[in-house]
Amino acid sequence: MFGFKKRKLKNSTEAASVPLETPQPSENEAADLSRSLEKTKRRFSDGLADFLLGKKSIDETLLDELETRLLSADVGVDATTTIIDELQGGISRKAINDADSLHLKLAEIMKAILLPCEQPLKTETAKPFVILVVGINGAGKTTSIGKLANHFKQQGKTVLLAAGDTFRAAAVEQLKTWGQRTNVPVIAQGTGADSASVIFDAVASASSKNIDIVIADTAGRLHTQDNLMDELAKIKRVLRKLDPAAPHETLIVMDAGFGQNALHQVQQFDQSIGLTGMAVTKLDGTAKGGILFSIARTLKLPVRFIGVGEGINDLRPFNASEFVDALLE
Ligand SMILES: Nc1nc2c(ncn2[C@@H]2O[C@H](COP(=O)(O)OP(=O)(O)OP(=O)(O)O)[C@@H](O)[C@H]2O)c(=O)[nH]1
Ligand SMILES: [Mg+2]
Repeated sequence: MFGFKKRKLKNSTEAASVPLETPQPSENEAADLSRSLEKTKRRFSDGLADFLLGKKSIDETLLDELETRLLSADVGVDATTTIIDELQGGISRKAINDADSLHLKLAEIMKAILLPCEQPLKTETAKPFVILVVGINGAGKTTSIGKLANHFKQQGKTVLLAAGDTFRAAAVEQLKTWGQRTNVPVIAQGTGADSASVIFDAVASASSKNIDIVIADTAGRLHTQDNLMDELAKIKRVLRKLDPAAPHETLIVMDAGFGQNALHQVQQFDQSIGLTGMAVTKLDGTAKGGILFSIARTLKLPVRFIGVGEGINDLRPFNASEFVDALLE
């Protein structure tokens, strides 16, 4: 059943904030996905609750309202049109005639849109399996690397981190802190060192120590900064001297809150250096979690992981069905 029947919010300001009493997960506890997506859930549901409760039949006005809600949660025009058209078809065929059948159909359509992006990362294809993490400033790269280290360690894999963000001393320290928290070694050089050389050394070291996975951090950059994009291309070139297939994953980290603008940036990164997957972070901090549907329609890149908080366990492999169920719960 639609969760929005239970919640009534007076205005959008209220809808955009998490209530103070929302329990926060402890360091080692994974946040409940549905609770993490609270802000986006409200964007979907606010207003529709009264609407559905007060209506006996499903009609155009409801679809209009739903369309507005989907667009405002950043689902994007393309995916929204698909959803509304398919619901419209169901209503015409009388397959949808009440709130329950609408809910079921909506979930089915949304899952079908997201499913192509559900391609879990398989790291057994190489040893060490090298993950190069890229993205714009502050997207959540370093934090996601820490969470990833924890994720892989929990699977019994050995991990090594490469401090490829050599621009700021603080960046190296931040990665080292994650290394300590996850009990994973970090290869670093001084500030201003050559990023490609740090990552090369890390992969060579992982090879000699028989380590399963290397995750390389890089400095945040914009696709318009040619010299910095060239640096990423250089990292890839240098890595190929060790293993022609490396990096085995070029993972872009994208902040979900950046919305539609970020999609263009991801496309530019892809054109410039070639991406193989993405991690979408900060889904807990935005009401625009519908961006996953835009990603599915416009980028067609595998969404490997989603970030739903700052804690060590707040990164999870992306699962389309679980995501939609959490949104519509
Ligand atoms: N709420 C929330 N915060 C996150 C998430 N992921 C990262 N953050 C926060 O976002 C901020 C930036 O994260 P970083 O990991 O430093 O981002 P970065 O991409 O490495 O940044 P630069 O190295 O400066 O480019 C930090 O305060 C993180 O704690 C998430 O999934 N949810
Ligand atoms: Mg960083």
